[in-house]
Amino acid sequence: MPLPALVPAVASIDASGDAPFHLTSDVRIEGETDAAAALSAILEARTGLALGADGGPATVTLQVEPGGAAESYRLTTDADSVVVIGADAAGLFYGVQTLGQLVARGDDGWVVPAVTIEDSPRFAYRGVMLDVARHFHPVKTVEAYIDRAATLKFNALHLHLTDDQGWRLHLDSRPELTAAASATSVGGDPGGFYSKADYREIVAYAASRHMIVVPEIDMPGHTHAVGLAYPALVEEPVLSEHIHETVRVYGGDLPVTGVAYDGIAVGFSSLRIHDEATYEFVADVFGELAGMTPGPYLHLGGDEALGTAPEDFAQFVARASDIIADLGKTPVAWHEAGAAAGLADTTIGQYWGFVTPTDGMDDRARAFVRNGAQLILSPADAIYLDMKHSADSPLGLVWANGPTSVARAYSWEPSDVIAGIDDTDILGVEAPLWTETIRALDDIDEMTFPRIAAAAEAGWSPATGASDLRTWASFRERVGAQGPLWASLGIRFHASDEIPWVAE
Ligand code: TNX
Repeated sequence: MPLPALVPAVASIDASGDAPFHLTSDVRIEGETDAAAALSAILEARTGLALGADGGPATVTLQVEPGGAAESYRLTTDADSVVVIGADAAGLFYGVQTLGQLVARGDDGWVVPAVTIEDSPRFAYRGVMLDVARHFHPVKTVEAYIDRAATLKFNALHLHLTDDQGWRLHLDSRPELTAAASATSVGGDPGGFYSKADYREIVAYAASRHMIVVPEIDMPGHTHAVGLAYPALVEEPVLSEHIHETVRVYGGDLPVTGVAYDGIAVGFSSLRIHDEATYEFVADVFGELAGMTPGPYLHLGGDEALGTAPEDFAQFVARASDIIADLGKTPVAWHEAGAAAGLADTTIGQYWGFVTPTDGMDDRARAFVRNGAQLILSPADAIYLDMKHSADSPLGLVWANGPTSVARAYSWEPSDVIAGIDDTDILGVEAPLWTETIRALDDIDEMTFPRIAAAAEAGWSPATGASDLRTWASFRERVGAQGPLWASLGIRFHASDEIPWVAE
């Protein structure tokens, strides 16, 4: 009997082949109320059945029993009952997501096959990143993306809140940032920003789906927008040949001091490194952000600071990481910051080089581990979800060896990316979505699904080679089976021709 198709692949599954559980309007859902509400919502979307605490003798039981690994769960089904036991509330929530994927159309109605599943995550951190700076995305869009990611057992939403093109979070300590630098997006599209209440709403919504928010304030580069609000804090744009080339290829204007930037070049802006006012700014921004962010991480950026001299860059990221650590938070920085000697030793590095590292990017990443901290892996030629999925896609970029097929998004193994780094050095995996070309939720869906499922599997499932399920051949079949569920959840996934989509 073929195993039910689950994504990300579970740690262990046994399908008995016995009679399935029949899901009818008689079924009762018992147990933890939050998990029951999450399950009812999935089942209603998928089957049209509105199940609750009333009903006949057949039951779905949802319980937390502490003791197992964090976020783990056990799911057992037979003809009479479905039981999901989470080691914690997150584990139970993930068991519910798996149950949603098990629901299938049988000969005489909806069924759940008879299985025993034991499942737990490989990595503690499984993230998606959304860039709300290049194009602003309203709260409802962010919540929709949280819903989508949570179904695949992601537990972190990294929000890229600031960049050259805009500052997207109101801060009482620095009100000019949103007053003067949030009005536009790339291409002259409308901008926007989150009030503090908006941000808190996103944080609470994420928490209800067992996700933390990791806010990023990108520094010392990617700070042109800061200069619109606080001109004394930034340097003049550095107009390198790379910037001229980007303007030649993609159009738009060169960056001009004090004028909103709506192009897509990177690496021309810098905070002033040798001015104490800069560090007062950094302390204000991260201090206020720390107070609004219950999760442990604050991301300081640190990527592509091509407008900052290397020794200045090192000095800056060391001080910024200390400011965050002194707030009681764990700093996160893109891998370039690994070049700095004085980085706070808790700083997590985020690697965005290729699956096969180039240009010494792996050296920079290894430095975080030498410091005693861990890495988040975001290999750009595999899981940068803003890379075009096909050459004719109007959405997306290609710089990271794009177009990026689903097969390439899947076919890499986290512990093989950086020599000398093994699972204990890896905090987790994160799939970024940069939004230079991404304007709306439909665009997000088109670019992220199905490749986001490959990132989910890299973060959650057993290592390549440790499970028969961890092959491209298995993955593409299992992803193909998600089509009806994804459609019922309103996800406008890209119907890639690499995937054998199941109609129903
Ligand atoms: C690189 S890789 C960036 C972003 C761009 C992205 C576009 C990295 C940390 N930064 O600034 O938006 O490429 O793919």
